[in-house]
Amino acid sequence: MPDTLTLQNGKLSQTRQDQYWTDGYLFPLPAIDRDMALAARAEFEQIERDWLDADLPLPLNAYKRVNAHVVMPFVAEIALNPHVLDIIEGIIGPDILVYSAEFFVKEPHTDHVVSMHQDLTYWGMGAIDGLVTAWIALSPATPASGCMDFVRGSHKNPILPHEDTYDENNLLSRGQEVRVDVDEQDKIAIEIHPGQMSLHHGLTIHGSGPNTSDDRRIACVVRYVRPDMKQQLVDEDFAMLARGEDRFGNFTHVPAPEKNFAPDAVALYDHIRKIESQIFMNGAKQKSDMYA
Ligand SMILES: O=C(O)CCC(=O)C(=O)O
Repeated sequence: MPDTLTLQNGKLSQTRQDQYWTDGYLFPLPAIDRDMALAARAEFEQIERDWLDADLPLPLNAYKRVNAHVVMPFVAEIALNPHVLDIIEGIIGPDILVYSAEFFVKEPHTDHVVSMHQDLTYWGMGAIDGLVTAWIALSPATPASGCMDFVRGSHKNPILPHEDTYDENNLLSRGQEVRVDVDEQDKIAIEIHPGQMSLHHGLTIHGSGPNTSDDRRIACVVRYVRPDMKQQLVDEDFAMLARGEDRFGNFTHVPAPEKNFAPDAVALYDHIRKIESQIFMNGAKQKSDMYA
């Protein structure tokens, strides 16, 4: 298991920051305590049991796969964790918004994969530096369980052409795949363990293979943006203020929820989803719903 990178007073040293900007990623970093990660997994799995057949307006999977921080307090707590934010500050500065928080789950011995892609292709914000993803492991992410693979330095590309494959084993909404042949030897396996996280740039080419292990591979994935980033495809987009100030007003701020699936939070979720579907499904060949 790779050793966790050391921090300077809980923050990224200049060397670590430079490494992020050179490689387009950084790992393994300490995000939350291992016990906290295991407790978060337990809470997630309790929610899966308690809410699967509840009378929610959308299938539970929709709330897990995007904007989970709007309806589940424990997800907002992870996204707003001060130790995580101390690290994020080293990448995007002291003013930080949470753009999204979501779960990527691969069940044991399943063929689910994530095709190689660049996140910013479908997010309507252009090829920006002011967005970073924290992928926080709640269970072991290893080559056997289908951890992510990154292509070093690929964030220096512009947004490259992608193709929608709609492959049923692909965890991405459109099965989007970058139209570049990525050599197996160029893939860096991002092995991380409960409580650790990796960071990646929105243009870093990445994906992941199937879970051949006996355990679920569960990650809580948080996307942080600088407030001066701006949605270009629709008039309104949403984010949660995590730290510092928003002097730009480019995002409508959403509150952290107080209890699981409170009716007002569920209504807000639905409002955001309708608008963000227009962003994420922009230019899609097939009409498909966003993670329903
Ligand atoms: O969890 C995975 O395997 C892929 C996640 C991903 O594509 C992302 O966090 O941007």
